[in-house]
Amino acid sequence: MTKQRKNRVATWLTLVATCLSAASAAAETKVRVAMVVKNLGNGFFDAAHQGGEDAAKELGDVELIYTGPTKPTAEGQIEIINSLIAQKVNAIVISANDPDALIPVCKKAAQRGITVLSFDSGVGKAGRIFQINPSNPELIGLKQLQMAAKTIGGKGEIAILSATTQATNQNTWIQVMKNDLKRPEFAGLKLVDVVYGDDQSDKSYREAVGLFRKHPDLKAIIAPTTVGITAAAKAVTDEKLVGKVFVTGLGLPSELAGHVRSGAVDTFAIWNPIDLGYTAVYAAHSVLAGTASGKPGTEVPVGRMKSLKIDPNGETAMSEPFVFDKANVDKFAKFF
Ligand code: RAM
Repeated sequence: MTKQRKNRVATWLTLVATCLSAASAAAETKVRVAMVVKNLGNGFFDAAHQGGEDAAKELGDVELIYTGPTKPTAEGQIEIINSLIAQKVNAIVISANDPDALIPVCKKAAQRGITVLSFDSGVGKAGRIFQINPSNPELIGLKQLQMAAKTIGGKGEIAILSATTQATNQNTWIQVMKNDLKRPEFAGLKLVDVVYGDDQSDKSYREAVGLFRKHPDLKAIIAPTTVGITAAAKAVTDEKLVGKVFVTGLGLPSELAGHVRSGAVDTFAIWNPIDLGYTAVYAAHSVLAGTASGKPGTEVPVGRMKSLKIDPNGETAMSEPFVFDKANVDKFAKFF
């Protein structure tokens, strides 16, 4: 090898070594944020995951770990959090399957120095720094009753097909709906049943069919879950009940566009799950970076979503739920 060539090779080797050590230094300085969802295989959380990855990419120093049990149970999430504690992650953002059962393990994580926030479905106050609600729970409950009332002309039997019996978010919304049913504007609506499909498509489908059999005069099913609403809409179609029973609630445009076209669904609502996942990861980073404390009365910077105001209860709410119908569903179906 000529001297010149030898020098060139040496320069290359130095360059490669520098790049490798820079990469490993970057990996070392990254904070590890775990997003623990209710269950895997749910399109809503897939979209939240996408938002979380967007935040990680934008922030540059976040390694996102996306995880959750296969079935939406508190036990499954407890096991996962114990393993995340052992892995010494820096932060956990969780959508909880139970407000109370998760508190002890979340407290344990906090005692080990892990930042714990909840989003979507909250952990009880003692188990997290703050809870990020996608929207105000009162608005979410009310909107669903308004949609049902509008579609069936304000009169008739309605039933709720929910997710799991312990889900913080669905139970809060159901309570709001039950209270709001006392309003004069909903005097014509009669809530005849509340059933649970456990955010599993097959169980939700069976529960919907059970409602048709048990309540032959049923006019609407409100499903405050993206899994439940899709399964109920399919059940209405399969049972040839389009035009007789309407399905509404909270769903993803990508999963419901066909059911809106078929008439099984007239209107439904949701917020942007990508923005929600982005916000949860960004907020965890702000607490880790020390740019936010997350204490009641303070604000938490969340990048493109601006900032979150933490209320006296340690909660915050993002935007209003957005209503979809045949005029706009296709436009949004490509996003989430
Ligand atoms: C399901 C989950 C989630 C809820 C949405 C509306 O995907 O239960 O927690 O926010 O529906």
